[in-house]
Amino acid sequence: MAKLDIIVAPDPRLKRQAEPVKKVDDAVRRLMDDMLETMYAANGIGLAAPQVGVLKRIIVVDVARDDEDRQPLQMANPEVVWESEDARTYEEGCLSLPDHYADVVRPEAVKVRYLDRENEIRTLDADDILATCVQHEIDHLDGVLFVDHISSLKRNMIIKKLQKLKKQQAVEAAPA
Ligand code: GNR
Ligand code: NI
Repeated sequence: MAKLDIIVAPDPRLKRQAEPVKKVDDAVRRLMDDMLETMYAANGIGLAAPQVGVLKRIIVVDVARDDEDRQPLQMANPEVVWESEDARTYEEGCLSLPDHYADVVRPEAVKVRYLDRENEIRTLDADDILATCVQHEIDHLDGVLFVDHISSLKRNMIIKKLQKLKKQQAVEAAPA
């Protein structure tokens, strides 16, 4: 297994539409495993392939608390096939928008259809934080970040701060 680098916004690779997986084969399984390792190392509860520079419709999720056993989910081509009318607000964060958080409103529960690591079609009924996380990850596959669900004022503030941080880091990394 290998830990991958996580892309931080603003970056055009986070704004693109990811391609469906044709078949979950060994290469896809390896990527799914590397993504889980990367997610755990970053203390995240989800990760989408575009965040590690792979424009394929693959996500991993584990919303188990630290004191619980791991509950890893690995999904290819995840699709919301039902969503509740009731919505809920959750304070979201994103490994591609480090240290920024905002309230996002989404359907409280969803049913998701996907391919598992055996290339079998499965469905997942998700509510609470799992529903929030899976919707957040599927958004990444369509080039959507949680800041795209909040006011443009807050969004621009967060993106500007991250842009500034990137410029500063580029200066620091440049030879004197
Ligand atoms: O680690 C993460 N925490 C989180 C918290 C609330 C709502 C969504 C998330 S997903 C995020 C990891 C991530 O960026 N996944 O794309
Ligand atoms: Ni994210």
